[in-house]
Amino acid sequence: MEEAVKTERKKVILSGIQPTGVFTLGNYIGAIRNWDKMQDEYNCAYFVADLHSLTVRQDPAALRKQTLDAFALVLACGIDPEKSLVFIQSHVPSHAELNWILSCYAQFGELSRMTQFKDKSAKHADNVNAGLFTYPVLMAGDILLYQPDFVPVGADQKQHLEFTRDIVTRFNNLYGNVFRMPEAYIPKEGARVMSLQDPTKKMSKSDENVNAFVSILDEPNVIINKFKRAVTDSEKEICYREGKDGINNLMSIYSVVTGLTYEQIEKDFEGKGYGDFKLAVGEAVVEKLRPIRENFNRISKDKAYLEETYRKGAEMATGISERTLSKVKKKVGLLAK
Ligand code: ATP
Ligand code: LTN
Repeated sequence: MEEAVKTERKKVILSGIQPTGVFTLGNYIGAIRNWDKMQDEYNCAYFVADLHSLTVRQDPAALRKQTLDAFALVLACGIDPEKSLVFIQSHVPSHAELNWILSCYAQFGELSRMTQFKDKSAKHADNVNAGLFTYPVLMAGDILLYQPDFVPVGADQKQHLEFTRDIVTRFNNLYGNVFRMPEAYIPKEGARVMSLQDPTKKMSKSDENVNAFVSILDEPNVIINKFKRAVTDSEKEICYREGKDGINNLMSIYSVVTGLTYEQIEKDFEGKGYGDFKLAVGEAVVEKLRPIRENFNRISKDKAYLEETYRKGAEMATGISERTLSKVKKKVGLLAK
């Protein structure tokens, strides 16, 4: 019995994040917080999706810096390279290779329906490039190369996960059991942290209004001020209710960072004003992010450690992903060299 337990395959987790800026509280609460938690129980792989960020025009020098910073931030958030595989997407050529093959199994119609494509092409109307359109194909390849069971992401990525699952069904129907069917792991609480300036929009690290998001490296006074300025409503009561988007968002953030339920929060703030509540949320977030900021300040200075870590990661990820890639190549009829 013990032997059987030992040899059981550990479940595999994979996720990525784009180096489009310093991670926000939304990225942390919706995704990275769960990456950290999963490391002991699962075989985890996490990467910086630099190829994905090319879908929006980037300054080359800034992108290089942001990529290294994103890698350091992932480590600062508690991802331990001794436990998990951590790497940079463009260092592993299989991602771009599988992207091409899978793009021949993705339909124009289904890609046209992706809400992220519609949103981003409206936002960057002067640069609706082919990469923006096929973004979900690259993402499907990222995932399928590692045969994961779960993909921890925020709610905005659900549609891309559904697309990946459709590709799996299509591909496996044609060629047999090539890809494992992945499942999105979307947290019950905090899967969609909203903008502090427009609580009907998701918090995004590329928002032009810096008051709309809290970056995980913001100084304590900056965080407090952003929460003080958070858009709410003209009522007085701190309670979770439809139509109170701003307060609902603050309650959700507060609940995640303190572990308190909505009932407890409502009780604690009974008779108190929005000002008191905003300050309490800001202070709780400051405390939650403090160790991450300290870790980042230490890790980001050690360039040799970072280089060594991403090189090791790339080597391992290349080995793992090439196994899937060669199986795929064989299945679709490419001649082995
Ligand atoms: P960009 O603004 O450049 O589009 P982003 O802030 O949306 O970036 P991504 O790199 O696209 O960040 O996302 C990384 C992870 O964070 C994904 O799993 C995504 O679902 C999650 N995420 C992003 N924004 C939020 C949010 N506001 N609330 C919860 N999760 C989020
Ligand atoms: N599109 C994702 C980033 C990403 C990703 C992935 C997430 C790229 N490849 C593979 C999970 C699995 C985003 O968060 N915007």
